Amino acid sequence: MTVQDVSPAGALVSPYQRSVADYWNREKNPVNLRLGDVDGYYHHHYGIGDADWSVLEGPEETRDERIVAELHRLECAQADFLADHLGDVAPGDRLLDSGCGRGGGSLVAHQRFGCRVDGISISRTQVDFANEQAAKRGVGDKVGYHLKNMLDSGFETGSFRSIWNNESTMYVDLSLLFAEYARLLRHGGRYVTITGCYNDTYGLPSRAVSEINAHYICDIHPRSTYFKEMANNRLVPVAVVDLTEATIPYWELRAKSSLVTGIEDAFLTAYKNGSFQYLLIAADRV
Ligand code: GPP
Ligand code: MG
Repeated sequence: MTVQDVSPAGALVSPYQRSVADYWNREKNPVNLRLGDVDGYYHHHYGIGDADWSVLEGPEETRDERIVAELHRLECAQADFLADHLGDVAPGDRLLDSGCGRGGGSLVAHQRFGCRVDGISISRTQVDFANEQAAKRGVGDKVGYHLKNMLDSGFETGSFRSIWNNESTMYVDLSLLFAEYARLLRHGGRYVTITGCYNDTYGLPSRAVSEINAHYICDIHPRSTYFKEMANNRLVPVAVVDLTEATIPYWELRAKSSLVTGIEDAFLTAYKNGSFQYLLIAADRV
């Protein structure tokens, strides 16, 4: 980390945030890069929907290639499902992809709505990578990525039609995050998150949930905290979708691939023992 890694709005303020940025600055998992190479949409989230298990059969030499394409299809289905919940977005609107990773989700939203999209990340490597992808696609004037802290973005009050977090809320305190979104969203604007949360009915985090926290250096919140902090910050839920069942095939297939990172069994155990849930929550700013 150098002084240039700190944005004017204070991209990094704590040693914790620096350690998270360090993880993502170094991260080069084939499960992310090889999937993104399929069509240039580099995602940092998991997949949903039924898997085509026939990819495991057929010639050994092309097995990996078939699995990569199938995992990517499931991750793209997840990005599309999130975009379905961003509301009635017009070409003149502006969207915020908060915790944008290598930027795939912003490109998906821009392609769908034709509007301006800003992505933010505390990883300089991710921001640079994402801006290169947007330039390659010729959309650098409409999709821009910035080194910014989602808790203190420095963007203008009321400037966004919709904001989303795709699997990035587990890196921040939700009371601070939703206060910032209440400021950034215009009245009637939409917030959407897809997240893994621990299940309050199970109790506190299970061993498998704790393993996921340790693996990504994050702090998975309980389901209840999302609704409590939304209610505290003028965000009124309009849709809640439990995607737990829908994400299991992705993890089963990933676990059978050569792209494993070692966290696959923890996700499968956590989902199957009821301690962890994969949710979409959409809320209106009132
Ligand atoms: C990103 O996906 C994952 C996270 C930001 C953190 C944890 C998410 C939860 C739902 C708990 P990735 O695509 O970068 O991860 P991987 O390298 O494992 O594919
Ligand atoms: Mg991934």
